[in-house]
Amino acid sequence: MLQTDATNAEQRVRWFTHDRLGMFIHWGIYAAAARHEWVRNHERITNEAYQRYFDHFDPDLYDPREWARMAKQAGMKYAVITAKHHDGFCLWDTALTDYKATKTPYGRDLLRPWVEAFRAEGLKVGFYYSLLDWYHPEFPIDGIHPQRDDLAFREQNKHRDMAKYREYMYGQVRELLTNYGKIDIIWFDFSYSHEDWGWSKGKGREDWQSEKLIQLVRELQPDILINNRLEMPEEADFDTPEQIQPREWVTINGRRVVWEACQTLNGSWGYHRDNQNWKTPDVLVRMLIDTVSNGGNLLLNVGPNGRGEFEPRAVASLQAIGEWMRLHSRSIYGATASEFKAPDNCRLTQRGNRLYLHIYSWPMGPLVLDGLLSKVEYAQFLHDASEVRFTGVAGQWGGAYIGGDEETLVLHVPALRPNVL
Ligand code: FUL
Repeated sequence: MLQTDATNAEQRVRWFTHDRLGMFIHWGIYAAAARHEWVRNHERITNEAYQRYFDHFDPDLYDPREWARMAKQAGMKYAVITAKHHDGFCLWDTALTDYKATKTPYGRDLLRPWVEAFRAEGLKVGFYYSLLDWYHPEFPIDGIHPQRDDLAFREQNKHRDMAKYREYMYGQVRELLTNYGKIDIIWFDFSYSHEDWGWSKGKGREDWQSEKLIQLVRELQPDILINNRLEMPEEADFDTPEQIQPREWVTINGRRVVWEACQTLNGSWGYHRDNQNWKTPDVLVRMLIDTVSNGGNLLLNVGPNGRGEFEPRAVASLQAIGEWMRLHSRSIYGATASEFKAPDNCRLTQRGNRLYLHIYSWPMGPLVLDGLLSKVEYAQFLHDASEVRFTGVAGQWGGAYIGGDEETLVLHVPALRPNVL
């Protein structure tokens, strides 16, 4: 990367590393199946059998303005939606296939109103675009294709041509980045080296011709952020750990990079009616804190249902996050990892010279922070701005009980955790 490119890259991500929290939306005809967005793969459903979800897709309650309001209320500053997922179904009125929202019973473009609604609420907008396509006739059958065990299809594979698929894919990317105004993020998915799947390192980069693709994207949207799933880490604006919380700031070759953890509310990205693995609001808030305390962003997913609504459990999760953010967002927006070490069961985030201590498990007795006494001027709770008194170890507690040294700070937190999430 040239020096000027590095400067541009730094400027491009500035809003992103400030805003910290975004909404991911996985929506497509798999919402009608209501059992995970990979249902077509998991159950090896043929094109013909999968067609029923297309034929019955009619999200009559779809109101993206309501979605945007909920995202905003939750403190989210940007959103990324699946314009096309692996099943190949397109939310927008693409000229390149009939496998799109406008040809379903719903009959309208789902993407344009989404972009408009989210922008109107002041959120930045991004498109997820799957590089895989299990519907497109030129996309080769590989180890994760729904038709992978069908010998007839393997035979047909000989006639499938990645170059033709690529042309289609480039055409769609061009549409998405030309017809919807300024787009802030393009979230490509995916390139993983996995031998059982018929994939190996470098395959994605070659199949997608990643260099050219990135060039096209930058040409159409110079300020857009591109994620890291094109097998060209040096060109990516941010890394994307998936359903995992990195233990520390993500690095590549020892260099700290911009990163965004993506997480589900319940283990499934697409709407999953019978799923019971819902994370509690407390866990979700901790995930956000944990992420920022390691210098990252959190992209939290919602999978709307086949009528176009967020289900009540998702709404409740968003509301709880919003309530926490209303009182604590100062420790999230513009904040990052702290140079100081957090005590056990705590996380630290820092913004300029403000240090935010997040207590995951309420301490028995005073809370002790090493190396901070001469650095701290004043301490307060965020939620109600009430003072939290502190002393050194030589104060009333006595060094013998507390340990530490003359720089150790003892926070006199109340015995009971204040009643906030
Ligand atoms: C993965 C996909 O296969 C999942 O369905 C989901 O979209 C996730 C964010 O990325 O690679």
